[in-house]
Amino acid sequence: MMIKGSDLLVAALENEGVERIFGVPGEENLDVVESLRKSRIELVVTRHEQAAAFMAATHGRLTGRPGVCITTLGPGALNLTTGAAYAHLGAMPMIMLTGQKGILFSRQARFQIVDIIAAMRPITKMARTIVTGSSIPTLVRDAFREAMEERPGPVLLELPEDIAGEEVKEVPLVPPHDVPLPVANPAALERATQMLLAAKRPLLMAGAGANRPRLTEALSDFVRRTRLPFFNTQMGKGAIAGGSNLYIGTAALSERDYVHRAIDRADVILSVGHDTVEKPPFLMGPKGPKVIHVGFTPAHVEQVFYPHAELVGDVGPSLALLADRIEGKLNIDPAFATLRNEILAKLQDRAEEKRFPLTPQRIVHDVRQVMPEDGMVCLDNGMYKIWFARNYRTHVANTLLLDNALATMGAGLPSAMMAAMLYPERRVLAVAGDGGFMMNSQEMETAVRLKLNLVVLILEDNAYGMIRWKQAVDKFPDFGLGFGNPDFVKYAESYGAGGRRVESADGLAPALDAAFKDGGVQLVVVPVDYSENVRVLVEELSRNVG
Ligand SMILES: Cc1ncc(C[n+]2csc(CCOP(=O)(O)OP(=O)(O)O)c2C)c(N)n1
Ligand SMILES: [Mg+2]
Repeated sequence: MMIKGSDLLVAALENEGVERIFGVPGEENLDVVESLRKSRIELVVTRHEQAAAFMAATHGRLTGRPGVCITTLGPGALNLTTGAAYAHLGAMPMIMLTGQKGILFSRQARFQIVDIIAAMRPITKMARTIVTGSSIPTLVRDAFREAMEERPGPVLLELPEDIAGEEVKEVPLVPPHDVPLPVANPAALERATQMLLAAKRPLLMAGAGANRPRLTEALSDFVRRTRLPFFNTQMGKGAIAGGSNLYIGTAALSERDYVHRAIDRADVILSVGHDTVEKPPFLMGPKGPKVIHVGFTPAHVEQVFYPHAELVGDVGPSLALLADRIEGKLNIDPAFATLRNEILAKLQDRAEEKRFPLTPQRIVHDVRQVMPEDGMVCLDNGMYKIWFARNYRTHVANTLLLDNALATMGAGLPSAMMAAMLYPERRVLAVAGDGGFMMNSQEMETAVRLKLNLVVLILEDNAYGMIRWKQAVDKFPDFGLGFGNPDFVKYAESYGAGGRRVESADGLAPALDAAFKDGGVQLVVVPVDYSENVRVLVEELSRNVG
C-alpha cells in the first residue's frame, strides 16, 4: 500500500491524540491542509502565527500534551519564534510544523527560503527536517516524546512540500505509551528528611514546575500531610489547593516584599519545581536558608540559587515518600502563623479604595470577586502582573496563568482563548495593558469566529506603564513611553464582540459580571491609576530593608 507523506503526517498526529491545529498555512502546506480536511483534526486559522504558537503552547501548559501549530516557510515560520521561546523558557510542550520548498528539486531558487532549522535551534528542544515520508511515524513519535519529556518544551518539524506530496510505502505508526518516571533515591530522601527534621522554620516553595498537570494533586497532598507553611513563585501560583491557612504569599519580587519577612527568617526551604527561568523569588546568599531542590531534573546552579541538597525524580511520588518520613515530626516555630496574618493583611491595603481611575489593588480585588474558584485569569505582560502575582489569591492549579519566563507581551489574549476552548464551562478572563493587548488584538476575530466565551479586561494608562515605572524608579525624566489608543469599545464592536467602559470606581465588578453573563467575546476597558507603583513597590518596600 502506498500513502502520501502528508496523509502519513496527519495519521501520526491523530495517533498522538491531536484534536486541533492552530496556524496560518501557506502554499507549501496545502497537501497537509488537504490531509487535515479528511481527518478528525480541526484546523483553526489564526490572524497571526504568533498567536497560534501562544495557543499551542498554552494547550501544552494546561494539559501536559503538546499543542500543535502550523505555518508556511520563511516569513510564517519566523513569526513562530516568539511563541517558540515562550514555550522553551516556560517549559510548555508544543509541536510546530512548518512548510519548506521542495528539497529534492526546487524551481524557485532561493525565494522565501530561510534556514528555519538553524533559526529555531536555540529556542527549541529539537528541530528537524523531514527528508523522507517513510521516517514520518518515528519522527512524529519522537517529537512528541521530546516535547513532553521533562523538562518539556517546543519541537519543530519542517516538512518540505515535495516530501508532503510524495507517495511512499505505508509505514506503521508507533503507538505512544505512558512512561512512569523513577523516584528519588533513598539516600537523597534521607538527607532531605534530616535537614527538615532539624529545621525550626522550614518553608515550602512551589515553583513553576509545581503547576505541571501531573503533579498538582500530589503536591497538595504533601502539604496537607506535613502542614509545611508555603509560598510560591509567580508561576507556581495555585499549585497547592486547600491547606490555605498555610499560604504565606507569592514572591513576585526578589527581595524586600512582605513575604520576604518569612523567607528571610526561614532556615530550610523545600523548593518544589523551581525553574531558574523565573525572576528569582528570593536571593540566596552565605547567610540565608539552606535549600532543598525537588525536581524532575537536577537543579541549575546560579549566582542567586544553588541548592544544598536535591531530590531528583518524579516529584509527586518522591514527595509522598518524604511525607512518610516527616509527617507529624516537624517542629515549626508558631511565630510563622502570626507573621502570615500580618503579611496577608498588608496585601489587603487599599483593596477597596474608591479612587478613580482605579488602583491596581482595587482591580485585583474586584476581579477576584467576580471569578469563581476555578475561573481562569490569563495575564499579558505589564505592570499589573506584579500586582496580580502579589495580591490575587488562587485556590486551584493553573487559575492564574502568567508568563514570568520569557515575559513577553502579546500572549494574554491567545492564552485565554486556549483556556476558554479547553474549559468552556469555566469563566475565563484575559487581562492586558493597552500596550500588550494591541500586540495580538487581531485575534479578537478568531475568538468571535470560534464562538468562545471570554472576557478581555484592558487596563488603560495610554502608556507602556511598566517601563514608565522603571524609568521613574531609575530617576530618569518621564519621556517617550506614552501613546494614544483606539476607542476600545468601538474596536470590540467592530469585531462583533461586546464592549464596556468602566466609568467609576464601583463600576468594574458589575461590568465584568455583566460581561460574563452576556457570554461570547466581551471586552471591558478600565482606566488605571499607576501612582501606587511608586508609593508601594518603591517607597514602602525600600523601607523594609533587613
Ligand atoms: C514583546 C515585548 N516587548 C517589550 C517588552 C518590554 N515591556 C515589558 S512591560 C512593557 C509595557 C507594557 O505596557 P502595557 O501592555 O500597556 O501594560 P502596562 O504596564 O502599561 O500596564 C514593555 C514594553 C516585553 N516584555 N515584551
Ligand atoms: Mg499601558
